[in-house]
Amino acid sequence: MTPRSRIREIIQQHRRFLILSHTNPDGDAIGSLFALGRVLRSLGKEVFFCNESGVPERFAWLAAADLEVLREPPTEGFDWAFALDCGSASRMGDTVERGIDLGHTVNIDHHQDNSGFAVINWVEARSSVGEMIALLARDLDIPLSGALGEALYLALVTDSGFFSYSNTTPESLRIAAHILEQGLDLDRFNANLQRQWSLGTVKLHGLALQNAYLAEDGRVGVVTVDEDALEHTGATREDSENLVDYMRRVRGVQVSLCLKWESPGRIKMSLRSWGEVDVSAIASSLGGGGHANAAGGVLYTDMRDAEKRVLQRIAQDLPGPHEEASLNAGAH
Ligand SMILES: [Mn+2]
Repeated sequence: MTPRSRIREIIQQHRRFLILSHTNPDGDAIGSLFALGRVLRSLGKEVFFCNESGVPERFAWLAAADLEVLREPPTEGFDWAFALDCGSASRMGDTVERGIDLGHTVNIDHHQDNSGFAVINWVEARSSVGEMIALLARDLDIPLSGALGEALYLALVTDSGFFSYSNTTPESLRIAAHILEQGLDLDRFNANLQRQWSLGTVKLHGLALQNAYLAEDGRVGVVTVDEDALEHTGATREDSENLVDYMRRVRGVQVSLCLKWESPGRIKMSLRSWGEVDVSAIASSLGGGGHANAAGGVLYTDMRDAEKRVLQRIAQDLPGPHEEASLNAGAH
């Protein structure tokens, strides 16, 4: 029996479920959380939602009044927990990790370095966990319409860079097409998703980009956000979410790095790459993780030391002149 069919069986045989996703949730973590909740509710199941960081303000539009998201797991009252988009149990956060029984937990994830921490582990190389929840909905004959379609679409577009990253497959696009056929209002959806910046966001981007630089002969693009920049612009840490993507667009850049001050001695690292450089390997050697072309983690040090350490580590994995030539040839 495959993990996927075992999951369908667990859903059919039990009544009360807890759904979890990773701390500092992105669109996939929030979208797949709500999507699985909608699937289970449409089967008449009782559902608790939990995320240790809560729902970020920019996704508040997706959380209807009937979806309360707890910061810690309920002490009793559920048969099985689902951990979504978590490469390891620690990604759920300390309180959640302590509060659930991994012997009654299903792990649904698409990170290549997933540790298989639960008793049932459905881990596949898919664009997003949302894509996997869509397959599960299909197994259970549930149409991808209304709030379910919206939550799935959020998961799909955020983790695939609006279907531009190499994790996008014909199947991802077929699922997206199916959601549109079921009536998703794309204009309203995008207004909700994209009209989320404050003036502080724009000013923070301006300040950070002013100090952007290239390293390793232009092959690495770096942008940093320090405590001062956050203070000067009144922006929040969430406001710097997409900064890493700017440097990825500079000609010749193969790896884009964003380092962001979070609190004293705590720097958040985001890495993106084109082509062959596997940034998840770089991130995991520094205590983080992720996907081949998008990864991240936290460094417990100051900004200057973080820059030095990450840049040194990236330099080890940059392709040599020969490999670079073939990468460029492939781009035509
Ligand atoms: Mn994901």
